[in-house]
Amino acid sequence: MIRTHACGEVSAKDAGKEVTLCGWVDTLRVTGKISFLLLRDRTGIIQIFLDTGLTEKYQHDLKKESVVLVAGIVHKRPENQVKKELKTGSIEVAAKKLELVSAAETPLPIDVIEDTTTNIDKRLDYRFLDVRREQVKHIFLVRSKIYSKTVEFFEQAGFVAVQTPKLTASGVESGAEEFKIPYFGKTASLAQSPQVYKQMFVVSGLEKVYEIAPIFRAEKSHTTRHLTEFTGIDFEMGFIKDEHDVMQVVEDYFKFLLNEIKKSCKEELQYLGVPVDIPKSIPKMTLGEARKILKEHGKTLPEDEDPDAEAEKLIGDYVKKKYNSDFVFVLDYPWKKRPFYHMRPENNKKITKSFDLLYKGVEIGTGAQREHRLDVLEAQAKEKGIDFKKMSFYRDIFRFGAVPHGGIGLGLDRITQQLLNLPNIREAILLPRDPERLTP
Ligand code: AMO
Repeated sequence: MIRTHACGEVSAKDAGKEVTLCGWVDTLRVTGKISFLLLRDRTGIIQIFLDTGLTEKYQHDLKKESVVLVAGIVHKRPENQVKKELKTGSIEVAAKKLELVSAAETPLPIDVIEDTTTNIDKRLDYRFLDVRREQVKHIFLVRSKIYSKTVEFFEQAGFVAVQTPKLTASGVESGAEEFKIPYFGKTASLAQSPQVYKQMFVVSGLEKVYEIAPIFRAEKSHTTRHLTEFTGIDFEMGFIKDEHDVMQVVEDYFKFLLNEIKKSCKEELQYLGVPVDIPKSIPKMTLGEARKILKEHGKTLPEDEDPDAEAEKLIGDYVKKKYNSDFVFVLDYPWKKRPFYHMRPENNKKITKSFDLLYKGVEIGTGAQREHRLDVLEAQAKEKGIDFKKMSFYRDIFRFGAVPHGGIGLGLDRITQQLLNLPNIREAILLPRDPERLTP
């Protein structure tokens, strides 16, 4: 490696040692004949002292965001001169040698400072520079942990990781949302959900499966919560009594996840100013109950209508106040609004054994018990005007022994957005895709 230490790793314990550091020029402050260089890498910022000789030689080369290699001696600062705003504030490195590794052009196309005024579109055009900002970096360090802790949870809970095709013939969700692409004289669709496959591999005997993978939706929505490509966290499990067994796993998952994030992302959460509340249990309400609550708050949700963004926000605020919970399961969505594969209760064919999960007033997951009885499933497909015969490989799943099962699809991007209170889902994904954006 070209460096002995990362910038944020150097501490008072290293006083007197020679270290070699390499990172980006955050700022250079020249005062008379000497200067102070703030050098930055992923681990933090460190102050480097440049004497007259080095200042004279390099002050014009050390443009912001250039990469430099510095060798120098660590000095402990006197107690009354500790720089509290820096993690490495108790020390300073007196440079002996400096090398410009890669010069940054000026001017920079976007602000690489915390209080940026660059708009989000421009920031996304130069996302690799934007990620150099502490705030943005911290978001993606947390997202990375959400990913790895999710894997940890499902592995511990005995789920099997699967990777299913993203080039598909067609899904079982609404066809309108599919991206069609040419495929050797045929038309393929980019997977809009691993729905078919996760059910297939529960029935295959793997019993409990999960997948964290891209999902594509040709939705022309311009909102702060929709993307055309996002990362789905899907799981599916067999031998369930009903949809409440699925909700129990979802509750266990979020308790585990938030506990782990709280423990392992202390620095990031502190920097971002985000408190994390861990649910003791997740309250449940039916959509009918939610409708009543909404009405009491001045919002009428027509029968057979799903809650819109405003309604979800109102429900979120209500459960926070009433149960002190950031999460809520909303149950019993109308049959009219749900896909044909959702199971319906025996005593009420107008609703489904389905649920949505709201987190801080935004839907982050949809789940259900699936209909596994072929005759009932065929009848449900017919009711929805679907030619089930054309979906022969989906139909086959239920012909040779299908266990009762259910699952949920969650969005990693929305989980990150809601956990970190980000105003726009585009802040929670490195390179968002929406109807206007295909680059970088
Ligand atoms: P659904 O279509 O509700 O359900 O999607 C599940 C979850 O995926 C996320 N999500 C999105 N995130 C960003 N941009 C989008 N355009 C977008 N669309 C959806 C949300 C949502 O809750 N097959 C079912 C799941 C199941 O029943 O298991 C499905 O795909 O967080």
